[in-house]
Amino acid sequence: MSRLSPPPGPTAVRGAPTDGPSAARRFLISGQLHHPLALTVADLRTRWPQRHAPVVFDCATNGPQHHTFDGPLLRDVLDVAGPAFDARRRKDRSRFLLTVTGGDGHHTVLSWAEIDADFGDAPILLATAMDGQPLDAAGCQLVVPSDRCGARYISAITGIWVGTCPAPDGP
Ligand SMILES: Nc1nc2c(c(=O)[nH]1)N[C@H]1C(S)=C(S)[C@@H](COP(=O)(O)O)O[C@H]1N2
Ligand SMILES: [Mo]
Repeated sequence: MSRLSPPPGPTAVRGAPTDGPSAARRFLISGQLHHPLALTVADLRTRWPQRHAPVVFDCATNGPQHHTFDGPLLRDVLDVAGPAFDARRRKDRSRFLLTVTGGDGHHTVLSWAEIDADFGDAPILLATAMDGQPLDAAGCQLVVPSDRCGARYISAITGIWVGTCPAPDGP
């Protein structure tokens, strides 16, 4: 039945089932962007400069965790996606938020200002390897070296959304 077949076109580039079981899984960078992206871990490794980050974070259930991660800066990847703000205006950039979602549904939020060089300038990574082991099969992982807690180290990332929230009502 044709209704069960995915439509041709944009879904193919987004890692839809039409890619077949051997195709590398893609995660999506979507939202208020000029160039939404569908990327594999191999794309992250080959298209952007890699950083190396030895980190320690505390897990509420497992205690301190020591790992090394390699991968591009989240900011460098998002610069290619092109958030729909006026890049010359700091106040405009400061309105933007990010959500990062893992394959199990665990998700977290960041503000654009955390990674913006004029604000927090945090070297947050999208890791392509952990402890020297490639993450191609598992999916990339968010690395937040300045966090004391591990909860935002989202693994097996399936999506990143970028955008603004409506302004809350005034008093
Ligand atoms: N997708 C996903 N990523 C996640 C989590 C999770 O439940 N799902 N847990 C977080 C927490 S609480 C910690 S401490 C770190 C490390 O957890 P792990 O050692 O169990 O991988 O991963 C984070 N990333
Ligand atoms: Mo944790």
